[in-house]
Amino acid sequence: MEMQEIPDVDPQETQEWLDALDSVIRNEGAERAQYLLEQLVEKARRNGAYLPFSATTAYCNTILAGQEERSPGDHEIEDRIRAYVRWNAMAMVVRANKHTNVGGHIASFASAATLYDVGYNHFWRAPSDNFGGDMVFVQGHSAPGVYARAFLLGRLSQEQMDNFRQEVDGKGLSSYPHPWLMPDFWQFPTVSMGLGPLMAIYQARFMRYLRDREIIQPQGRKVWAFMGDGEMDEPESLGAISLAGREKLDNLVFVINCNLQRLDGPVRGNSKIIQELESNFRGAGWNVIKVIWGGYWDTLFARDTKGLLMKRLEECVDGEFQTFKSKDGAYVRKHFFGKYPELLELVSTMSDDDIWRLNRGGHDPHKVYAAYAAAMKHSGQPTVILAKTIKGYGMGEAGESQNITHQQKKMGTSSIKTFRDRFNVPVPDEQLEEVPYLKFEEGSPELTYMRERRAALGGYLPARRQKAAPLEVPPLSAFDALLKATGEGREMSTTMAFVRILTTLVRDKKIGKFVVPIVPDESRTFGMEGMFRQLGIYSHVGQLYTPQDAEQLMFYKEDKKGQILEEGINEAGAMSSWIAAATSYSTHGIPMIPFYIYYSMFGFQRIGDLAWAAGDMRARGFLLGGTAGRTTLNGEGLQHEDGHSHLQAATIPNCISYDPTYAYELAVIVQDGMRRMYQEQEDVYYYITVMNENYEHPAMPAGAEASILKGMYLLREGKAKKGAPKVQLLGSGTILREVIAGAELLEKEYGVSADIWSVTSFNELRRNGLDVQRWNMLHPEQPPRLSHIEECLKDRGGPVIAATDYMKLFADQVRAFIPGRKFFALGTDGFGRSDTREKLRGFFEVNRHYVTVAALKSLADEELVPQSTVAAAIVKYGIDPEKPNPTTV
Ligand SMILES: Cc1ncc(C[n+]2csc(CCOP(=O)(O)OP(=O)(O)O)c2C)c(N)n1
Ligand SMILES: [Mg+2]
Repeated sequence: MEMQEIPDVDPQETQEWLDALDSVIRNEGAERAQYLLEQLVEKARRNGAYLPFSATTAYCNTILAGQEERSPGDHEIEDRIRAYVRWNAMAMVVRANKHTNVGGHIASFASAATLYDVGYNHFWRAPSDNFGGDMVFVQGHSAPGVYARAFLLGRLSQEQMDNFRQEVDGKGLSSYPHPWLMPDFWQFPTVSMGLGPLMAIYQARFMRYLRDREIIQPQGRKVWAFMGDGEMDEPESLGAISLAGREKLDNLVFVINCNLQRLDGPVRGNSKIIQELESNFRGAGWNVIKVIWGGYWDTLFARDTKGLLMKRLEECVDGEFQTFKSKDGAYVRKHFFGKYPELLELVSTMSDDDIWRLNRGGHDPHKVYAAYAAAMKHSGQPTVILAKTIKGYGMGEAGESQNITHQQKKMGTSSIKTFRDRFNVPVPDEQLEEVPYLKFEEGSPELTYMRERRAALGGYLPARRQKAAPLEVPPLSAFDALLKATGEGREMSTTMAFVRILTTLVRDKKIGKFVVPIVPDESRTFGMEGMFRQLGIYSHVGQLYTPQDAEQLMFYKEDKKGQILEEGINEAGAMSSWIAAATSYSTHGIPMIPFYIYYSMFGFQRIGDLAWAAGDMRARGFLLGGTAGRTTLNGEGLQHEDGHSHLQAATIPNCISYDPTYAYELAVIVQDGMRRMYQEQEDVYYYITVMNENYEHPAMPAGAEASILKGMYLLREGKAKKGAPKVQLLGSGTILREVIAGAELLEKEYGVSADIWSVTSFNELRRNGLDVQRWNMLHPEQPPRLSHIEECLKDRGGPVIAATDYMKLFADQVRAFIPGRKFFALGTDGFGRSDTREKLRGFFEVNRHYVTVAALKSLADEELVPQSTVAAAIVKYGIDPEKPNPTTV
């Protein structure tokens, strides 16, 4: 039975208890009342009563009318500023869509204007030389409101405003917050729903990490994140709130604009989104502040002595609240208050217009100010502010509270007139059609006020730092041990080589402390558990227990100053931590060097949208796809064997990716990556695959560095006699070793001379190839340029055979740059399956025998060897020509 359904069997007794409680509240205060109630509930529970926990409070404001902190601002001036911001935000969308169909949103910012305005006027502090700055995650499609304010302040020109969503010719404004496109303005890309809330939590957590490690000073900085109520349906939005609660992130404030609508219609037509979110967040340990009713309701509540008004508000569902606000005062009187005669009586002296003026909390700057002030002061918990608003506020017939409102980007002149009248802005009738922008004149009290407020808060926002002081990156010689051969019989994996690189880096006097190793419960998989003791696992509270393995040298050490972020089984969270670290140069002015190592299959495929956002945010750091390759991870099977993460990495324009085979390749790549990102401050990030297959590593060929970085270098020249048929063999990752073995078979058994190329990055070869191809197309009368792969292969004849542990498409990317030559790509298309490496490489047709057969077949097609030689090789290697294609098995 739900609690509210319990009938009152003895009203007199009920009244006595309520009176007793009243007197406690009056004489001893609300806190004492709460204490007594909790004692009573506890006692009842101990005696066997079933009293389920209720995490919701009444459907009213958390902060009582008498307890609100008052805003020190000039309310009349702020009203006018807000009206102008609202108008300009609407105008830029309507104007842009008069002659184009570029789209845009009016209704979302219309509902959120007050929530932003109060923040900009009173709370959000800009970064400066001696203050790190608050971080504000703006809801993506409320961007017009942010531009409108920046325009009033003279930060954006009218030309830019008129180029909203028209970026190609320059001087345009991005549809949504995109640091890539507006790098000195936007900090956080938010428009992919759910990523903002998730990333904001990890930004707050990373800020705390930097503070605990004494890399930044405690300054009371906050992360503010704005989001829609519909957006809360995303698992990403709510998925990390328990982390924020558990870690008591009191530097974090969520503001959820509960306008009760999403794109198609109501968010929770049949219930109440605010109540649902209240219980979710409270259950997760957050401080919840509901801002439901505006000041005009206060007198009504004061007169609602029997609680009937509250009862009526409780029984209404969001679908009804929405419908009320799409009608008028008379409708609300009849259908809301009209349900109970006492309520009709309550509003009998109010006109329909008065009833219509009964405002929602999120539109009342006083209530919003009080909530923000309380959030600023709250300690020990993150705060969520649940603000009730109206979608399309002020749009009238054109969309206010209407299901269609989300996509309204045009407004007729009569709606624009209503909008003007509602917000009382000075636009003459004859100009309504053109929807002119409004500006405050130089010297006007409004402009002066806006500037003064921002000056008091440290400067303009949004603002993004683009560079920080560069780091002194160690030279390649720091990794000297990895540039030498491992020696006879001494085997290691590239994962081990990576751990050695990381160990060298964390010990580096200059940059060691900026390194941030990140793992999602996989350290032991990668042989990194030695770092637990050495670096410590970050925990804000240190270690409150004796670890089970305390006696051992490498015990599980949690530490307030711990350097490792051990995120648990949580790739989205780990990636968000990585993003926070990788953007620290911008958000904190201090470059951090994150290395996030994970199962490559649970990388781009799992958190692809975050990886895209990281590109947009100009993240700088390293992603390490561990246990990579479809056949290299033996035994794990279909779900774990990654044969495509490199293709996914290639989709992100500023992600540089490599699939190295040898320790020295890895060292060269990591060192140069650090140089580019932390010394030169290029806005790129790295994806590198590492494997757990052990083998011997040769010494680096002299002078190979530059070509390793370009994506391909000659590893070994073909040995066969002069005049022998030639092939060029390309390999990457561990499959390079099969290619080497194939070359030996070709030479020994078939007299074919095979040059062997180590391809560290097919992705980089393709990018370079496309770039050169494009240049040649556009410069037809100049001597054509050669791409790196063309340069490598131009003097070396014969068909080209490439083999990787990824889908054929990975190597096939370079086909266009080997014109006029036979090209054959081997790869691992299809679902993985459990077996040994050897079996899998046979199954996927990427082992030395297939390399040999593919080379012979290519030669045969060019009539350099007979087809019968190919057939004989197939028989010799025991290959069943009728074997089903692994792609479809
Ligand atoms: C991941 C993702 N899915 C879908 C969309 C498309 N979309 C943009 S806004 C929106 C509705 C948002 O509703 P709400 O969060 O309530 O914001 P409001 O506009 O009401 O403030 C949708 C579905 C998106 N931006 N991101
Ligand atoms: Mg909404």
